[in-house]
Amino acid sequence: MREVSRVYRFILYAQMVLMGELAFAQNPLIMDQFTADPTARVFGGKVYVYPSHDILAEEGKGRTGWFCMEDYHVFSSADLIKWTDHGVIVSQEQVPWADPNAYSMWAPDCIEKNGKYYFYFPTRARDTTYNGKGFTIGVAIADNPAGPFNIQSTPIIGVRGIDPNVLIDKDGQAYLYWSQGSIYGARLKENMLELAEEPHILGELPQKGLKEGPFVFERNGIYYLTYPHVENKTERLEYAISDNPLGPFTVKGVIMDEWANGCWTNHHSILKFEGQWYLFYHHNDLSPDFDKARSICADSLFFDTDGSILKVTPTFRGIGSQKATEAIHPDRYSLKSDGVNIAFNDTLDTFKGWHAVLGMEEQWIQYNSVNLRQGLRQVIWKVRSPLGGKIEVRLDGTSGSIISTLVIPEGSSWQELKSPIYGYESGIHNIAIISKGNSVDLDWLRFEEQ
Ligand code: FUB
Repeated sequence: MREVSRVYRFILYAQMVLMGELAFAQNPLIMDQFTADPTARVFGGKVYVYPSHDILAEEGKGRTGWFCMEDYHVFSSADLIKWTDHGVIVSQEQVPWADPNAYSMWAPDCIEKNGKYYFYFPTRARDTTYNGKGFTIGVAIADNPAGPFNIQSTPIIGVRGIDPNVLIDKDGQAYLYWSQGSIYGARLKENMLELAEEPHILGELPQKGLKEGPFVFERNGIYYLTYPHVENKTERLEYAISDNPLGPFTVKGVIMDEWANGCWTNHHSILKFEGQWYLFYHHNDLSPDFDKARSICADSLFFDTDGSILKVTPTFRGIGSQKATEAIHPDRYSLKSDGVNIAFNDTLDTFKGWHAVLGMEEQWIQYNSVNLRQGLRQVIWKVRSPLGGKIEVRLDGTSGSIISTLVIPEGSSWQELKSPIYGYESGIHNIAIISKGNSVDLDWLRFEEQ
């Protein structure tokens, strides 16, 4: 017994060492790999995000120019700012019925029932044994939201399609939703592994245009069926409502518009955490030239008094209030003046992020919700200015009080510089950075006590 617990402790320790902690408060949420199709859930007071994991196809692995996914990671956060990567939870090679050449581990979901975590994932089956040809949906079960997950030996019988989503209603009945051109739904048996009835097509949705990625939740007795839909050329996020988990649904409107840059997909989930609703979605921020290498993002979501969802405008700033003592990346701004540009730090390695270019005097950038506690004495900057520049920090808008000014010596290399902080009131502030001279490139800044 003692031996078993020692082994168990060793496994836990090894998992902790392998887990990466990624401090990044802004969008995209994950900066060291591509992530897509985020399903966010609250388990044990933390947010867990189960995304798909885009990789780039290569010789013998996937199809060039198409989605390529071989496994799933899960990420968690207690504050919506620091995300911990718990590593791979399920991979294609572990799924006995999966086609080993598919690389099609598309959008997943995870839900808790009676202390067990059920992870639902689509992939292509290796043959027609279970549900015919093409995509079907498998399940893996764990005692903890981050695994280890035990993959079931067969997919769910009777399901053909992608993008599983599960709702457990207030009476404990579970429903599985998925898509295959249209959106389908069916009750699940108590075991969460089998359909309890023939699938229904949720047919009151728009007839024209692909619909996929269903995400259903309940609020104040209203069931919201939210889904990406190609109304025009690419996907946008829409929703319909009903007083029943399987409809009939009434189409209500758009949650998020199509991507301006033509990124073909969007895929989302909606959750309430500590009193606030959030929309998790994806965009190809780290891969602007290839829209099948995507990155997950999150923004706040609000309801009108009649229960309708207010349209969400995607931001770079994202969610969560950020500690002033951790790197603030103004390229993930809340607001900016005309003319401020955002550029990759290294176009050959986009995971290195961006910097902001304040090209002219009086150009500015604003970054909201920074937590300035008492006792901060100086600002550390990573900046450069070929002709030498000057920037100032103001609190709560471009005409707020100046709390620090930095003079940047001329030079084309990045420099880490310091500027003293004058008096300020502690609390959450929106920080404005204003150029007072020649062109300045700004990578990050952080506040320090010393
Ligand atoms: O990530 C692959 C597919 O793209 C998803 O399953 C769809 O929802 C779309 O996001």
